[in-house]
Amino acid sequence: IADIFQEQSKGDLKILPDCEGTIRKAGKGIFLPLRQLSNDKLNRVLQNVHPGGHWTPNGCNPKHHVAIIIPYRDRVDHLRQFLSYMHPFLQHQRVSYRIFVIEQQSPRIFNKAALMNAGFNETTRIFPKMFDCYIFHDVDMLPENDRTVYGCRNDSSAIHFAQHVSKYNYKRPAWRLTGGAVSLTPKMFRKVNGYSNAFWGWGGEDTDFILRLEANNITVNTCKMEDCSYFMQRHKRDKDNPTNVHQLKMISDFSLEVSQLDGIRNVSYFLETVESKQLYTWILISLNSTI
Ligand code: UD2
Ligand code: MN
Repeated sequence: IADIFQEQSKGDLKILPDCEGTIRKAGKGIFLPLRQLSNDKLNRVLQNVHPGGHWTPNGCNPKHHVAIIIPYRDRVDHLRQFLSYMHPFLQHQRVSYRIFVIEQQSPRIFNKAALMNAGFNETTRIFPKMFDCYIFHDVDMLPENDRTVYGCRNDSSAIHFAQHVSKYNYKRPAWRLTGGAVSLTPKMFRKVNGYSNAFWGWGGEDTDFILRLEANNITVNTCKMEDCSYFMQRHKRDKDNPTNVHQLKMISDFSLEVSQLDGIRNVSYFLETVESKQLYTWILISLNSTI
């Protein structure tokens, strides 16, 4: 695999005993393997992935073991692109990782935040103490730049990666949010009790999440345009993910006390399936509707 990327990065990748050093060295610019990798090379990268979408670098100690949590339903083209892009991207950075796809089977209306909560609970149950960094990631988001280092900072600051997104002409959002891609340690996620389960449909859950972080004295680091920019795969609004018309009121009613009662500790779901696919671990969930 090192050979493959040696060509990609014009020789700037060195295998060091400490993966962290390699990651720091990785940031030389744009990373677009879909344009650059031949099918043959891509297949070789994907063959290196262990069942369940896991990979860990050889010859160096990884700084983190990263769980990538993808809330998902009915976006198969995006998922294919995501997997064929992200495995090379993460391996190039020599991140130790496993990709989890948390799919909603029911009810009809989508709840991204509750899926991420269920995903956190199941991954920590199945792999106790395995992951020390979680990245919650939309399936349609692809980091364009190798300087977007897929790791966590520390137990008191999260990183919001997806500030500059193609769909919004790479402009920084006018309001604070944590949507698209955000990293934090499991300790922090537990402290804030994860996401609210109350946001059915589209919108609001990521702003509520930032309020949770701030109420718990966790800072949200953002990332400069030249270090973090994202391509969002094109899509329309999904059929069963209507705008949550109550989102502004729900956000303005935020309280720390309520957030401690609504989150990973009370998310209610039925675990339908867990399966190791070739390129990801699939977790199929039926959420218990609260509306
Ligand atoms: C923004 C946020 C997103 C979320 C959303 C509001 C950014 C870059 N993204 O994205 O994180 O806060 O607003 O809820 O700030 N999904 C499915 N199937 C569905 C519906 C959604 O798989 O039927 C998943 C998928 O991973 C998708 C994500 O949920 O990427 C977010 O949904 P979206 O892409 O429709 O929302 P978008 O682009 O407005
Ligand atoms: Mn999207």
